[in-house]
Amino acid sequence: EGVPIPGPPGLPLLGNSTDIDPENPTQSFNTLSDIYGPIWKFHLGGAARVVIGSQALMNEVSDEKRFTKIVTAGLKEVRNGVHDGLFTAFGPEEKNWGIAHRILLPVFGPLAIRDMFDEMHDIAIQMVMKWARHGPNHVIQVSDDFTRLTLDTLALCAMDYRFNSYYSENVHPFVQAMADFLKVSGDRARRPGIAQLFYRQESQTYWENIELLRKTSLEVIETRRKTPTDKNDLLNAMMNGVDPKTGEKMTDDSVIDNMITFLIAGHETTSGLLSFTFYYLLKNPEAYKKAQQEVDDVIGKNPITVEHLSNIPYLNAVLRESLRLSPTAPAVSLHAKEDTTLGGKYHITKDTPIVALFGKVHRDPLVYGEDNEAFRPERMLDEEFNRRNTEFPNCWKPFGNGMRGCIGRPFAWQEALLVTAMLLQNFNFAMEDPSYQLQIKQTLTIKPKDFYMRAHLRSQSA
Ligand code: MNH
Repeated sequence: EGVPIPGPPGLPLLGNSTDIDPENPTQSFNTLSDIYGPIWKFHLGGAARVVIGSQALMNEVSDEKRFTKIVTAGLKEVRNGVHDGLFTAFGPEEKNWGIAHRILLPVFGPLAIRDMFDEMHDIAIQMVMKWARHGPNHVIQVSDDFTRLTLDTLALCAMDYRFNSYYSENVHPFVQAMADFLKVSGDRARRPGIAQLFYRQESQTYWENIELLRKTSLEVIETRRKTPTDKNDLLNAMMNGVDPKTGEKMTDDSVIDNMITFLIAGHETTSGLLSFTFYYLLKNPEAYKKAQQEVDDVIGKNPITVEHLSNIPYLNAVLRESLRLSPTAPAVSLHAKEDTTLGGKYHITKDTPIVALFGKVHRDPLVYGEDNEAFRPERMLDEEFNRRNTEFPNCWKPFGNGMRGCIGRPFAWQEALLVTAMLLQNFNFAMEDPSYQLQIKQTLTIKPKDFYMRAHLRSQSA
């Protein structure tokens, strides 16, 4: 029934595994979308998957009555460490997801996030001081330093814990364990189950890393129990919050699952957003000038306050445009709750995974026009942004959809705005290699690969 969905012809047994680069699946998906259009399918391990990349189809699958999130192979491996934490839970059918969701939603609301401004500011200053101290001859490893920033910020806000990544040459053991855990989770997901038998040493280290992450998190909880504070932080909210629906609190295990989840879900995504933002600003000098001018006009040389962040609309638009072109969580996976028809004519069975490819949705020419490839923050200023989202619902989805959408969005936004403003206020930046061409490094998220810059302190250059 229905019209066949196009797609690359596959090989017997191998399916389309040769069409998709395991190191950079998003890049392969983009290329195949250019060939086969806004809906196409491929086969891996015998099973069909459908990729969509237009606003109309994104809008259709955003209907939570018809479609719901799938925990993909990669996320299933991450579940080994964080179980039914918010990001890796199968859904509301898992009780802990509902309890954590209802307790944490208000705590991640924009008002509550304002209380975390001082902590975010503290870490951001550490990065500024490092760059100032190193001077303009120092080549900044952009993604690495932004990842230190986002990790230190999350640990301070969610665990009341300091990694001190800017004060130490060595990576903190917790951070190393988490990085290795995530890397191996990805590797395991790409391997057939039976092959796992040949990776005994890797497996052992994998489970040891999980043990270390959980033990450290438990110590954080125990420390807080011994020395309580009345701080309005995420840790207190998780430990003391009561679910209005069931009257239950989160268990210690659920607190641990979600503490680690925030670090996992929040660090690379936000670090990638900052990295791409500086890439796009440096590639687009007009936008860069406007952004810096806005900071000078609104903030000047004053210390940045949380109020300033509501008054920098151009920077806000810069971040939105950066996530449009380079959504750092590049796709989400869904499936239909019942067999259904997509786009009015394509038959889809209920267990077929659907990959919603944000990079393509965000370039839909029917929505974003002929300059869909251009970095043009003006199109993301509130008025045009809201008008477009009304006319073309779900045309910008970098934070996912509905109840399984990103709970950390206001957190990420406040942090990214603060850091972008603070950096433009204090430095003039230059690309280390002006002829740098954007390349993508993919893990769970995407980042600009080998992107380096230099920072000149403005008070010295002025
Ligand atoms: Mn976040 C879910 C993108 C920052 C915590 N996040 C999602 C999803 C996307 C996403 C997309 C949906 C995933 C899916 O459908 O499988 N998140 C982002 C981006 C940024 C980001 C682009 C930064 C920019 N996220 C953060 C931060 C935190 C966080 C910061 C924590 C402090 N995100 C989550 C959690 C979920 C999630 C938790 C899962 C929510 C749920 O399903 O209940």
